[in-house]
Amino acid sequence: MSLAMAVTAAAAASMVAVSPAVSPPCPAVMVHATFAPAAQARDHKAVTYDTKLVPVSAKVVVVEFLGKPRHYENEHEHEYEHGHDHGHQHMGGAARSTPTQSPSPQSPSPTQSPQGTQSPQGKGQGTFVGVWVRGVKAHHTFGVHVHTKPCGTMPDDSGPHYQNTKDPKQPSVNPKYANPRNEVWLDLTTNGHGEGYAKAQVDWRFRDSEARSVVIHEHATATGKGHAGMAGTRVACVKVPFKG
Ligand SMILES: [Cu+2]
Repeated sequence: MSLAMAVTAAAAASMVAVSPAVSPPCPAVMVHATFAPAAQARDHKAVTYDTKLVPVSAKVVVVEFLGKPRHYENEHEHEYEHGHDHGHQHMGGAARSTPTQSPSPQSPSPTQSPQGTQSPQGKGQGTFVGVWVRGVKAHHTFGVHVHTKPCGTMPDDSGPHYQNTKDPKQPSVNPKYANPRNEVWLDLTTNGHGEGYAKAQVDWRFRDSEARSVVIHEHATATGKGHAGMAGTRVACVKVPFKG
């Protein structure tokens, strides 16, 4: 894992810190891996089925946070600041508000924990998932989702999308079930260097051992009736033992 990826991952761990008085929660799950050929799926966390889009040298980080920390919506623009922030104020930087100072616009839910208990074992309802890739095809949009089974040597080994409310009709292409509120969608578009980032936040937790991978597809995820959730072939996969 390169330094840049390590910094990004560290930023992920710190970006949900809501107050200087509260230490950042540890991620429930963090996976970083280098994509290996699909034939080696048994021994590697990440595999590629299409080396033109996801070369064997490409890297990936997936992180999951449980609970419902505030300020999810702000973390991206601050991630690099937080990555090296040890509590001091930034000097000479752009004058913009920090996540620690702006109150959350979200209304608290009845089951939400009080501030300061946002550990992975906290009582907050939600789940946050972030994914970073590096060294993949530049200027390309990938459809990315959480799937139910671990990656294998074959693209379909990772099973269907994880759904909070399961569509009785599988494969699910009904937008009522195949949508980013009932599934975890992490579509991302890479920059000119083949780096990309996406995050998703849902109100629910994964059921135990039912969410096992992040699958990268060849194009953006469709949302229309009869196509919802489809994103083309599976080009790569990361084993992630999501917790709920
Ligand atoms: Cu998928």
